[in-house]
Amino acid sequence: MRTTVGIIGGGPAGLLLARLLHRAGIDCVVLESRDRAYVERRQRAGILEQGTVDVLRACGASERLDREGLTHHGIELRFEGRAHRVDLPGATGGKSVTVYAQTEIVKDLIALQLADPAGPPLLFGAEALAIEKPDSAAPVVRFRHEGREQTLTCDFVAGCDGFHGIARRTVPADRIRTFERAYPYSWLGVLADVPPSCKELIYARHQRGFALHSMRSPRVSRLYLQVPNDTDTADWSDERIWDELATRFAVDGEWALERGPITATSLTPMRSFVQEPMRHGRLFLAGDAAHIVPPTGAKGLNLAVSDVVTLARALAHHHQTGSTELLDGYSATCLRRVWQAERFSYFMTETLHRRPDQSPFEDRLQLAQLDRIATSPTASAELAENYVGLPLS
Ligand code: RFL
Ligand code: PHB
Repeated sequence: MRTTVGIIGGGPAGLLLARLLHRAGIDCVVLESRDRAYVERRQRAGILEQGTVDVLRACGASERLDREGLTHHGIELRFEGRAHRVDLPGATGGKSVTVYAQTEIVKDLIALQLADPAGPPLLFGAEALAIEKPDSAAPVVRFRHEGREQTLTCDFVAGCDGFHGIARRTVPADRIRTFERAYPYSWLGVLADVPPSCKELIYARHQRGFALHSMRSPRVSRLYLQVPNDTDTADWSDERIWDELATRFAVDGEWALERGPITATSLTPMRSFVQEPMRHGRLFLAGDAAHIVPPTGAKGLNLAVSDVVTLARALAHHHQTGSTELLDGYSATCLRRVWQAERFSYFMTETLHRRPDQSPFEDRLQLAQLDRIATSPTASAELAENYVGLPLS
């Protein structure tokens, strides 16, 4: 097989890149190692920045998002029994965020790609095994599909295969720098068939650890609890989960956490990671393949989107003019935004979670930080600006 852009990974980064390239008249092929049902079931992100919604709208992938997405104009911070609302549009010239699950975006993009007979091929069960000669003019992706090893010869390869993929590990060690931080806690996530007990997301800092109340729809809640890294989810009965959530969300005044049947649980370790540069020859890394943020800032999916927008623009510019200028600037352009998201995600994580060895001094600093956000319009605006997303450069 031969194509212009070989895309490894059919997550949000790979699928959106395929859509953007197809609309720019550039051939591509998407190789996804898992089957369609698995990819469409994977529970992940839920918060879309305004810029992400705009991109999906501009490429004709927002029909259901426009119908079912929930626009949120604020988030709530809870600490020491206090509740403080951060007003998003007020501090950002009118910007807000949208609650719409990553799995739904993935379903929408897959359906669009498969419905178009002229659309780029999307191969499920196609595992990339190696990228050969990434720094030559014609890199080759070796992959296994339907029990057979095959090759895809490309002009460019887009590594959109996530943190555990092969693309970032293809780059020789002496050509990269990696930056990493592991946190001494994880998130226990649950999906529950119960209407959310709040209109907007609640980020709670509690002496027993962080908790987050999010949602998927007016009838389905998504909640997270900070737990130790060695947690066995079998130790967490539904009752224990609801009791712990109720304790951590407790607030002065009238408020109750509604309980309901838990339909899924997950455990997510918290990590910050960046691999630089995001390009090696004709291999371009995008999304989680190049960087990971802890989910507290709701930035991972949004960064994957901004990477592929930048990459699609650079490939289209090359396709139209022959110039490599934008491709040459790809890594630096993305990394500027990536590091802002790393900084914000780290800040949100460290401000809201309790490390097992945290000192009383550090407890007081966290509370002072939260009090500052609650009382200073400048501090609140700084949070709001980052939460709704920095402009795409
Ligand atoms: P993905 O989604 O991991 O997709 C990579 C795809 O590549 C496939 N693959 C391969 N295919 C072929 N050959 C190989 N050798 C392959 N190896 C892997 C995989 O099967 C997969 O389909 O990466 P992508 O596209 O870069 O997307 C990134 C996002 O998934 C991720 O950043 C977000 O989910 C992070 N995240 C959040 N981001 C937000 O913006 N807002 C949020 O509210 C938010 N909440 C979250 C999150 C992530 C979480 N978890 C589970 C880590 C909440 C959680 C709990
Ligand atoms: C989610 O709804 O899954 C979600 C929302 C906000 C976050 C992380 C995850 O910061």
